[in-house]
Amino acid sequence: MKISHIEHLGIAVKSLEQAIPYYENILGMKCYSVEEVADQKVKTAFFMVGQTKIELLEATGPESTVAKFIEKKGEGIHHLAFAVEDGVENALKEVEEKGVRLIDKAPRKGAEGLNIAFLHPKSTLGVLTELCEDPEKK
Ligand code: CMX
Repeated sequence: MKISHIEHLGIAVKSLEQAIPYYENILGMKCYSVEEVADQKVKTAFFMVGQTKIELLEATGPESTVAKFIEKKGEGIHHLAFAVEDGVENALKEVEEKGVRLIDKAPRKGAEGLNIAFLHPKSTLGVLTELCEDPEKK
């Protein structure tokens, strides 16, 4: 697999409304998009830093994985997302053959229309890892 860059860093927050002003007013970034990803039960807010994004994640219900995460560990870094050049499907096949436990057996649609898949943190040294590709750039 060929990783081109860190696509985004996912950060779990209790409230986008409270978190966005920190990124805008203290760190001087601009929130360019707020989007709900219904099947993941999250609302997201995006900031651009070079070619990498910061994705703030707010749970939209108590059964959201982000709500569970915050309950257990508190707010903070939730996942690391890599952009792969040769397709998420190929990358999944490759890492599964190498013994990595997959959360998603096949790519699905994530925020911003990306094809995404998650690898289980229990087989990625504790870091919930996402692989992404932009179907527009294929
Ligand atoms: N990073 C690292 N470890 C994590 C984690 C995270 N984000 N979330 C859970 N874990 C760990 C837990 O601490 C726990 O470890 P211990 O057993 O040692 O305590 C273990 O994983 C199981 O955790 P759990 O609370 O029982 O949670 P679940 O098994 O229900 O789910 C996970 C964990 C990773 C499979 C689930 O969160 C998942 O499927 N994540 C992928 C989807 C996702 O995160 N969506 C939200 C973002 C969507 C987006 O960016 O658009």
